Amino acid sequence: MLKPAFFYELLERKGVEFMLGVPDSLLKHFGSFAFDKGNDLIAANEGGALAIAAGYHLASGKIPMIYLQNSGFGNIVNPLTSLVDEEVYSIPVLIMVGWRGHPDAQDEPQHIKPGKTQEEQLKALQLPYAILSGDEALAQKQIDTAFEVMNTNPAPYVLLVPPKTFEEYSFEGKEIASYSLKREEALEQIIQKLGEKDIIVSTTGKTSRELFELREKYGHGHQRDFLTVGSMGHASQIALGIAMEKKGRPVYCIDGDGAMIMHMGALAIIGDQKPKNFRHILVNNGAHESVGGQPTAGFNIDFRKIAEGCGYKKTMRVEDPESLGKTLDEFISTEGPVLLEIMTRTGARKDLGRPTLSPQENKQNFMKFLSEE
Ligand SMILES: Cc1ncc(C[n+]2csc(CCOP(=O)(O)OP(=O)(O)O)c2C)c(N)n1
Repeated sequence: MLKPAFFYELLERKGVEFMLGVPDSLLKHFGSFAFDKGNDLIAANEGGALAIAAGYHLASGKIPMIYLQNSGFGNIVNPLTSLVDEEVYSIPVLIMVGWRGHPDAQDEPQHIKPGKTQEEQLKALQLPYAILSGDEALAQKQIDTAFEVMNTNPAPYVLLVPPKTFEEYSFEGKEIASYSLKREEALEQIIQKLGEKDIIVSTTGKTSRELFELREKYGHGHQRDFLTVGSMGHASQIALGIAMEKKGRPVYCIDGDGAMIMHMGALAIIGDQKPKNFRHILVNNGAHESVGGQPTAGFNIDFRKIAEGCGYKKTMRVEDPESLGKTLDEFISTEGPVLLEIMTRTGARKDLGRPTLSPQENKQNFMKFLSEE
């Protein structure tokens, strides 16, 4: 396995001074090391990361590096093919892609297709790439080749990173504000307040995993919840589609700050459509907690003002467990679209499991629940 420090120095020696991305569980040890070294720009989404890198190259003439999980590969296809491509602006960027769903590894359903087709996708896009070796000498050669290719033909070069390529590194991080509530405690209060006919769409990562386990704990069944296990950032639009069709049923989206920032344009469409039955809960922990805890812009921006500016009728914010109960009562009886921002600290149970129902079972149960008026 590669030490994050070794790989970082390898890139530094090649003149890479600018690294950014969207965090990934497989790359978290390298990403965290780079972050602690001062590369602390986390992009809204992967396409944004590539575009920032392109801007940096235009301004500096140097080669930047971006990192992402292959779930986010779709988000970079547009700027890959229409901005940095050799037939367009021909901009060299080293792109490190965490290879979830690797054919030799067991992984969650949402990672299977991206993993299985990853190399084919790179070939279809005619991108030069290498599968990063965990051996130092081989990795060094691969980096030499990548830079030779990019220096001769200025265009992107991809490094696919299989599981267990990097050794562990413990993230120091930046100090972020500490609230008393944890996400799971907030979710527990929420599901106890909501009615039996209420519909939930929950976001990607630990939110959906915790929701699943809380339903087990309370013996609620899982039919009320659509778990957005992949498609990060799209939970609120799934919920919007449901709310517009099921106007008589309350629809709740439980979002994360990283996910909301990833596709913030979603708020504009919700605010413009103004579904009365749509209630948006944002669990803001200021971090991409599910994949290592790298900070988001979540604690530095005013989500309430953004939602209000987009046309949400009302917004609320809570910071402590005591006021969450009362605010939830008010939230539930407020006409939508309405946003409740719950400030939380990071942290999840070590023994947190994963949904034991498949996405298709989740869909069937959920559709049956939606069809019952
Ligand atoms: C398009 C895409 N990019 C990256 C990921 C990897 N990923 C999964 S969960 C997550 C963090 C989500 O952060 P947030 O919404 O703030 O929720 P938290 O984990 O903090 O509860 C990331 C980056 C992904 N699944 N999809």
